[in-house]
Amino acid sequence: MKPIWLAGALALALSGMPARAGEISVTDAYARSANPRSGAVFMVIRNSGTAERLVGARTEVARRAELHDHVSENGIMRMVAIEGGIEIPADGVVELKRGGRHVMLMGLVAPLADGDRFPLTLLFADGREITVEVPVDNHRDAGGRMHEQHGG
Ligand SMILES: [Cu+2]
Repeated sequence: MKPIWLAGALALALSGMPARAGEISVTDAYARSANPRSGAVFMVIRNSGTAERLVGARTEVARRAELHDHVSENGIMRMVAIEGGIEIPADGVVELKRGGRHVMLMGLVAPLADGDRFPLTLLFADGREITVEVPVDNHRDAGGRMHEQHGG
C-alpha cells in the first residue's frame, strides 16, 4: 500500500505538469479602463479539451478581479458578478467581450493607461492557472479589432 504522502506529492506534480495546458488557449486579450479605479478585460478562450470552468482571476494591478456579466433590468444595463464561474465547453470557444461577460478589475493599484501591459492569471476549476499578458487599449472598437489607420 502506498503511503499517503506519496499520493499527495504525485497529485501535486501532475497538477503542475504542462500536459493539459495546450487544451485551453487565450487570445485577443485587452483591457479598457475608463476611470482610475476600475477596468475590464476581454479575451477569447478556446478549449480543445474536456469541458472546463473559469472560476476567477487575479492580477497585481488590482485589489480584486471578478467575473462579471451585463444584465438588462427594466431597459437599464448593469453589471453583476457571475456565480459559479464561466463554462468553457469541450471543443468550444467563449468570448469575453464588451457589453457581455468580462473580467472586472476593481481597486486599481495605479491607473491603467493606453499601452500599459500587465499579467492576468485566469483560475480554472480543475486548479490550473493560465497567465496572459494584457495590453491596455481604450481605442479598440467593440468588435475587438484594433483601430485601423485611415487612408491605408
Ligand atoms: Cu464589470
